[in-house]
Amino acid sequence: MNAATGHESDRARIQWLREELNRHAHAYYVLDQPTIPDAEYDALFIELQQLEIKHPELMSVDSPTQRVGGAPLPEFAQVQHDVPMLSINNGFSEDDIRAFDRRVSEGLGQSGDIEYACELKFDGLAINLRYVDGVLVQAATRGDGSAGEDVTANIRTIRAIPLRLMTDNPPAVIDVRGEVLMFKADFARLNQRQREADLKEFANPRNAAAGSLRQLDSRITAQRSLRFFAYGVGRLDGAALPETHSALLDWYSALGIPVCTERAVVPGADGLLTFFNHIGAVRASLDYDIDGVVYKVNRVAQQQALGFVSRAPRFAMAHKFPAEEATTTVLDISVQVGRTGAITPVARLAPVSVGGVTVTNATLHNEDEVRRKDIRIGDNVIVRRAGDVIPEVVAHVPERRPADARVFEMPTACPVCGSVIVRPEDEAVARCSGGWLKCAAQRKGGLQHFVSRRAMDIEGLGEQLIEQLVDRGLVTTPADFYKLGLIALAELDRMAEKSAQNVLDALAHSKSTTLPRFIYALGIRHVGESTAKTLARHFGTLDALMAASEEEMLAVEDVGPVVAQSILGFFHDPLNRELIAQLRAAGVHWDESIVERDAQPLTGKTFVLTGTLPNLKRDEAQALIEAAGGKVSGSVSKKTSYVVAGEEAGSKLAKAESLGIPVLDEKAFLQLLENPA
Ligand code: 5U1
Repeated sequence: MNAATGHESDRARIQWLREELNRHAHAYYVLDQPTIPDAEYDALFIELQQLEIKHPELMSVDSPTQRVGGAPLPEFAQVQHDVPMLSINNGFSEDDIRAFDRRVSEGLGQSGDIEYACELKFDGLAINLRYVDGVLVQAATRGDGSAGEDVTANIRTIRAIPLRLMTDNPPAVIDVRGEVLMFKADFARLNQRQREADLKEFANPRNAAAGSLRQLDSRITAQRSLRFFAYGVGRLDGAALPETHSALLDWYSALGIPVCTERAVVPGADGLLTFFNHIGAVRASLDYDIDGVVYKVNRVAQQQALGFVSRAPRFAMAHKFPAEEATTTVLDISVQVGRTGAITPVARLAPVSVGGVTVTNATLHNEDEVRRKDIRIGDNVIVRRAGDVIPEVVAHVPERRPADARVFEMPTACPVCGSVIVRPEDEAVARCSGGWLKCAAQRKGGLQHFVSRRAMDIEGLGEQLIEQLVDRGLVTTPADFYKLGLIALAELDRMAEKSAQNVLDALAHSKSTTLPRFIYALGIRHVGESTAKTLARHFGTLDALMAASEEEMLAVEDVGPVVAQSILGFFHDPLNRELIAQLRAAGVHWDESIVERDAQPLTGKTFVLTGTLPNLKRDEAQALIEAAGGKVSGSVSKKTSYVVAGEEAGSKLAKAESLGIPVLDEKAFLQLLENPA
């Protein structure tokens, strides 16, 4: 290829990239309907930036690299920002961050470590809040950076945002900048409500926050539990700007403006990378989604000296986490049968790496979800992996749908046992009607649940072994496990005498269990670990539980009519009663005297565990609390009695401190157990 044609093809590519990015940005920022994953957008954006650097003569003021976001929606009044709302440059690797730090040092002519303020990059919507004489008078979205939409009425409904600043001496004018977002738990609740009302669900908390803020009817926004974290400033009249970014955030906090507590001031590039790794480790435990962290030169004078390049400041950089979304093709949609007979459609995918893990299957949850998202066989889809949650199909990419894409038909018969699949009218989930005696999938699922760590905790009885035991007819019910002998086990594939003996030892060991574990292991529908514990505590003995009437069952805390019916139905079934008798006859037992029914030392106390304790594993700490009658919760609230914090404790610790909840280290925790107040 000669230089001229290379130039021509670059020109064409630049043109195409600009159009493509404009289209995706419009779909994302204006329509709130993302068409491609962020990572793909970022890759196209970087490619365009690099081509524009290579060919400065092809640079254009209307390139997507020269502006932020899209045009404001026409329905809202436009607000001109007095100080433009800038964008932020992204970095993805250690090299990017070290290069940023070098540029800053060179720009300032400083040889020692630069002082940086580190924050989180929230996955929400950037907002400008204008306070005049301490009163909130206007709120606007970022829009294209120069002008946004007036969302004052909606913002006023967000309780986290003060209508008046907490000071007797407010600045004449201050533009507080930050992000409106929705917490994960609020998002789950909102989607639950949407489902119940037969309304469209939101794809993620960011879309839910955007959809909620862009409501023309602010009464709807008021029902949507939005949050806000401040991280910047625009116009400021009648007060001096603090000397550092961290002092600005402290000032905000003092004024009653929410500021995220996950922040730090660190020296140099190594400090930045340590913060990044720390946040990466606590990310999953945060109450909200983030897509990276943000680094800013802390000293405002230095920020001002560095200035801007294009529409982004030189003093800041976002360090993004690796993508956890990717696009791939749906090769087929099949169904899986769970232990309760639930039929789950699963997309079989062309293998794709999502956040470093190869994904070949992703759940489609249920038939309604397949229809709602309109996922077809052959579609190009966006797949998401969040933490250790099962990968899911988020959406299909309409413009990449092949002409021969096929609509998924829910089978009418169970693919495993052939029994009829039924779906009660008021339920989203269809189920195989075969039951565990007829349906091997349900049998295997139930057996796997029985042996699982939180149930009977039988080590060595993995999925493949259970598969063989069921397929060879050696095990039908959990009681059959205890009838297995060494010879039968040792004959199985991938088993030797030693491993067979280990399984037998684990089975023997499991016979000595606890009542809550045993109840949970039975796999009663709607009875999870927590309900099993409540039932054990309430009834004290298995016989009392099995003999309970409907009225008695409904008197149990957290047991409603659906759960009560499920439990009563289970114990009414002669096959289940026979199973329990066989398990007891095989020697499965527990000490009923230790399931105290009356108040224990920690009854009524709620604990939150965060970080890594020096000696106790999380499970062990939880078991100690529960054995003493306490409860363990996943999030800190005013109702939390104690937070037990270890190393790398994250936002939960900060929240506890802000609410004045006692925080215990491992030693103090153990002392409390020994000597409850
Ligand atoms: N935490 C934080 N997020 N965020 C996003 N700070 C921050 N700053 C930004 C953006 C776009 O921009 C300024 C650096 C101008």
